[in-house]
Amino acid sequence: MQKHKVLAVNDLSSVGKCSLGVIIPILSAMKIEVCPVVTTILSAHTGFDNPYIVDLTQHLDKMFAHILSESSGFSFAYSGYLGSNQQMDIVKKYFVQLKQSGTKLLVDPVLGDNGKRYSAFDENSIEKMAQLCLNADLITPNYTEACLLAEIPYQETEPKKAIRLAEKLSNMLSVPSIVITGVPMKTGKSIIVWEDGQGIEIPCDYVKGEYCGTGDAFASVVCGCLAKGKKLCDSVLEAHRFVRTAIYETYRLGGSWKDGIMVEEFLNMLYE
Ligand code: PXL
Repeated sequence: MQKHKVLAVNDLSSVGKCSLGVIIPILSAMKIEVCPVVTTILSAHTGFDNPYIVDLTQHLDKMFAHILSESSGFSFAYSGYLGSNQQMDIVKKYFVQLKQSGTKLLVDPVLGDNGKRYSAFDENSIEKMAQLCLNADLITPNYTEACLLAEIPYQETEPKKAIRLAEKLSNMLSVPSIVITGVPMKTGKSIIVWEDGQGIEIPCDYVKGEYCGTGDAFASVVCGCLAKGKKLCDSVLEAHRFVRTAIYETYRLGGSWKDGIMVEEFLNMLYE
């Protein structure tokens, strides 16, 4: 059996399941080794009031340099939440190197949700994130992030328009594959998959409940499936199936948005 390895660049939040707290268990359950690059340590994610934040920006260069001198052969480098604009520049520098050595790049451009930019980011962050996306093989924005990157207003849309948005992002950012999640349509939410110059809409069943960390869970499953050689559409369907169950069960178990998805309850769905 071939062993796969992913370099996961993200924060570690103690309270509120998201980022590396979700990514490490998911990829490990999929039998993929995770090398984390911790960008920021937080007592709780930024949806909580006044989290204590240790910004590791000044350590990132040395972290990357040593990790990449000791380890190689990553199937994917996958970035998510980056706590400062400077972090986006540093990650870009190492992602360019990784790409040259054959590692595929997945950028989840974490910037906001539900039509709003997260409080930690400013206008410059959007430009910096766009720059990081420029080298990626795949980006997985939610609809809010896709609108921020494309500089269009967040509003209900329709399949043809949403596919045109994916095409616009693909051209703007020179990214061949784009997955936009949580696209609001009249009939409910959809996922848009853009690949090989073509777009498709995957309508999602409505499940009650919204939880922090679902985007991280979705991108992690997509990343794990792609690392194992699955096709993008199949990977997206598997990620959707996992996240839908996670939301459904977290709601049933009484979780709150802030607590995040109860990822440890459903990891067994990922065992092969
Ligand atoms: O998954 C999104 C996310 C990741 N990391 C941190 C966050 C959030 C969203 O609020 O605050 C620190």
